[in-house]
Amino acid sequence: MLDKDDITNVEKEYGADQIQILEGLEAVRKRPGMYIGTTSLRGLHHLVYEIVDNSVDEALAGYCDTITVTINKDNSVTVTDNGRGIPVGINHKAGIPAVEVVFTVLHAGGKFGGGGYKVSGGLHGVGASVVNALSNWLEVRIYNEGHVYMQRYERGHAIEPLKIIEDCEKDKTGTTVTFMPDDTIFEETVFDFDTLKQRLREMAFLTKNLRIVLRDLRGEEVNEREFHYAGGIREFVTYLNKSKTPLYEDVIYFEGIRENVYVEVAMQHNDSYNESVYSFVNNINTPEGGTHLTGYRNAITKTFNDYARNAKLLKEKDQNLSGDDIREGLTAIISVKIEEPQFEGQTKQKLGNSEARTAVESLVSEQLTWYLEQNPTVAKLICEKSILAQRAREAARKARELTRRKTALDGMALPGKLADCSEKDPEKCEIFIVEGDSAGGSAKTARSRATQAILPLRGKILNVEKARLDKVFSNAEIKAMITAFGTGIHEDFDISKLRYNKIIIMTDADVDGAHIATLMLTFIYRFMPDLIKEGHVYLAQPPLYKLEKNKKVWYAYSDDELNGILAEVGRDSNNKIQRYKGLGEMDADQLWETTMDPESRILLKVTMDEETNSELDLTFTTLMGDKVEPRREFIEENARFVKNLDI
Ligand code: TTJ
Repeated sequence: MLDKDDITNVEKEYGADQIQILEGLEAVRKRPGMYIGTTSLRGLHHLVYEIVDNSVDEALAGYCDTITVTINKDNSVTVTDNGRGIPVGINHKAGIPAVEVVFTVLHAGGKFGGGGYKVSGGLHGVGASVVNALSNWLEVRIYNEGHVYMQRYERGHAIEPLKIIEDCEKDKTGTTVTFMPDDTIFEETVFDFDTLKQRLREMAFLTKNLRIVLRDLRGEEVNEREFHYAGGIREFVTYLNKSKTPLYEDVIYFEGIRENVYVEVAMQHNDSYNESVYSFVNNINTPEGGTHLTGYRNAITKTFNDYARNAKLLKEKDQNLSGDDIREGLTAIISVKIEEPQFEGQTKQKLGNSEARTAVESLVSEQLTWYLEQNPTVAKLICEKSILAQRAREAARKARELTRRKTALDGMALPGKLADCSEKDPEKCEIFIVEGDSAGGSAKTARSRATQAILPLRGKILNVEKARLDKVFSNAEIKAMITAFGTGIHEDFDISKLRYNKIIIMTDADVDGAHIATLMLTFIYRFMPDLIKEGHVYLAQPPLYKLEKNKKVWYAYSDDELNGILAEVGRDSNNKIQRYKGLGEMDADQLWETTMDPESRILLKVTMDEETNSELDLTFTTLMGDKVEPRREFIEENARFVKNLDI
């Protein structure tokens, strides 16, 4: 194979050697999926990452500090770096300039990495020649020793020898590549700014001090974003914890090389109960983890237990903290750079190298032990949070076993406040979850006893996003809902045991009511999401106004509707308009007529887009978390899920 010793600056020759080379790239055009995974939009963007990876390598080697990615007006993309420039000298074995080898020989890209860590390759590790093969045209310019070298390729073929096209400042060095993706290969060839922005930001986080500029020239105005993080993954952790409350100020950070593996770890706990740990290998995300993640987990579990024992935070009789306990509320980035990553598993996304495990484990154990000794206040905060997590987990387990046993032994121990219906066929039954005891009273009087059950709940129900499981299970309101529905929760969930075909949330038509409805939906979504998926969950629609004229009555469910009715019947002083502030202001008959009568009521079905499942997950957390700002954004953006909640 080629290496950089083969590259010299002898006169450029343009020989016949390349015939075979060109055949190599034909394979890429025949089966693009084999090299870039897919020819969808995702594959299209992958082309950019493949090129950028080369510049990132140069940055990692210490010779480049700025990379610019430009989406040009014609939708071609230009990547520029200020590194040393791809070598232009003739490669002896190939008989052509090294740069031409880089762009026309399959798998040749990385061999010019110039020492350090060969990290490029993106998802598939195939490099610049594949991008070239899949482009209508590609041009490379190299700035070196006062000259600008240029070569142009079309569909992977060099159409001319590498040549000097002009002169430049003596000390300017770098590489510029512009390519136009082949529209006969890609399903779509229009680049998406936000997709590139996301990945380039991640790359900047993962390579501290590297400046990455993304520029879009297609619109009327230039759209530009710059990413530059002196703190690298430390700032990544700060970014991820942005909408949370950190448990302590420091982002704990470790770095080092073990067994030829470069290891970087940044971590900080927040006061939530969720773990957000992301791992990377050679700047590529490994959602399925692997040996590097295992090494990290082993290290923190052992180190925190040792520390807690030594500091007597854990007493002799106490059980060891579990990994889950320690990772409660933990945000962390584990990034390793490794020369020959081996990927395993069904999707080949799980790191398999055993030296990555031992490297991360020993480095983190060593440096974390030292850190905890130096920072006893932080150490104590983490240990105390973990010990609380341990207790809560234990309590939750007991509470859960108790509810399981209960439902198993005495069948239906229905909640006392439930006014059940007499019909036994769940298909025909519905349950109203009603905000407040007084509205609950009216609803009990108003209902159709045979098929409608009423469960009044008191005040604001527990926010399950902000409470540990033990608290959730001991909450009376939540226990009442679980037993009334009959399905059980989480892994015990069994939809065939559902006691009502419709679960109808009925709250006041005001801000508080909307908030309470959201809390109930959050609970259902987190504990029995299938109820939503299967379309069993509804929101009742109580009216906002009652209008009376000449012994006739109208109800309006919005201001628009009210104005519409007024326009029709006349806005004179014989109009009597009543503004309902809450369900409690309606008598039983009105409640029945306007909100509960299946013949005349309006119900909103709560739906969930299966495809955006995970996104929904996130929006729910945002909505129910502590910080006000992200919540407002959520509400503004997602009126779609909870259709009528304009909080
Ligand atoms: C290799 O070792 C000798 C000095 O130059 C090293 C090198 O190749 N550096 C380099 C390659 N910097 N930037 C690139 C590069 C940039 C782009 C945009 C595309 C490609 C394929 C390589």
